[in-house]
Amino acid sequence: MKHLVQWIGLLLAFGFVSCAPAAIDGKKVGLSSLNTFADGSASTARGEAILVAQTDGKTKIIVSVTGLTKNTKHIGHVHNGACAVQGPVALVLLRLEADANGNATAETVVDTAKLVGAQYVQYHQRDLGDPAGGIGGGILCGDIK
Ligand SMILES: [Cu+2]
Repeated sequence: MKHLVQWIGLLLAFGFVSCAPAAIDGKKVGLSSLNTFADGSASTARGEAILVAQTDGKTKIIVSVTGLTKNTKHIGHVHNGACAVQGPVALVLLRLEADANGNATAETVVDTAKLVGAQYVQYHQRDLGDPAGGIGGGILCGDIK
């Protein structure tokens, strides 16, 4: 009986370790409009974030978005929590810079170990250092699940 318990423990431990990176690699996070743009109009932003495991304990987060206000910049984060129940910043993502058609992409490499628990990807109304002050509320959001 004691050996059976040890075996089950070993299997659980091995299973947990071997599944952790695979759970993140290749994950696709749908990004949907959230709240309003900085000018007060309804956000029309939407897109996708794809998580790709790297070889060195890092994960690349590849974000592609359409429907932004043309020629605007937006800082993004991975936050703890969910789009519906928002929490603090866990990771900073590189800014989205919308082109003249409102399209943008950004790739950020982060520590995979920081992608844990309930989290979501969010981009904000403005970029850091915007003259208007503050990054504003979220315009785009997607739960990582
Ligand atoms: Cu944020």
